[in-house]
Amino acid sequence: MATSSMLGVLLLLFFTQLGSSLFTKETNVAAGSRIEMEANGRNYSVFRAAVGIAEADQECLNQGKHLVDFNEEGEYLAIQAALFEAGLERSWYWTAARKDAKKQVWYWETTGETITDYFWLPGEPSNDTSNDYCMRFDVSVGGWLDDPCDTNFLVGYICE
Ligand SMILES: [Ca+2]
Repeated sequence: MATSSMLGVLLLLFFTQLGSSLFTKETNVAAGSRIEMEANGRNYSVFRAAVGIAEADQECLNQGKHLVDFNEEGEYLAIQAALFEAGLERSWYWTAARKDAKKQVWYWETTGETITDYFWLPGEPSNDTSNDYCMRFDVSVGGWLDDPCDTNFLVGYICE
C-alpha cells in the first residue's frame, strides 16, 4: 500500500514537472506585472499574464495601444535589446503578427502589411496544428514561433 501510494506521488510529481516544462518557461517577469520600457524613442508596455492573444489584444486596446508590431528590423532589434536591458528576456510575448489562412502569408494585424523581415527560430513556423495563426516572440533565444491564437499558458505580451 505504501509502495503504491508513493509510486502515485512520484508519477504525479513527474507529470507535474513534465507539464510545467512543456507549458511554461522560466521567467524573470512576475505574473500580473506591467513594466514600461523605451526602445528607439518609442514607449512599450510589457505585461505578463496567462492569456490568449484576443485578451492581450483587448488589454492593449483598453490602454489606447495595440499589440507590438515590428514595422522594421530596427524596431525589432531595439525592442529585443531593451528587453534584455530591463531583465525581461526570459519570457515569451505575443505580437500583432497573424497568418492569413487562405494565402498562408504572415502580416501585421495592426497595419495589414505583409511581414518581410523574418526572425523565425529554427524549425519555425512549425504549423504544428492547423490553426497556428499567431506569433510568439521568444526573447532569450531571439526568435519567433507560431502558435494557436488561443494558447493561454503563461506568456506575456507587449503593447505599443
Ligand atoms: Ca511597431
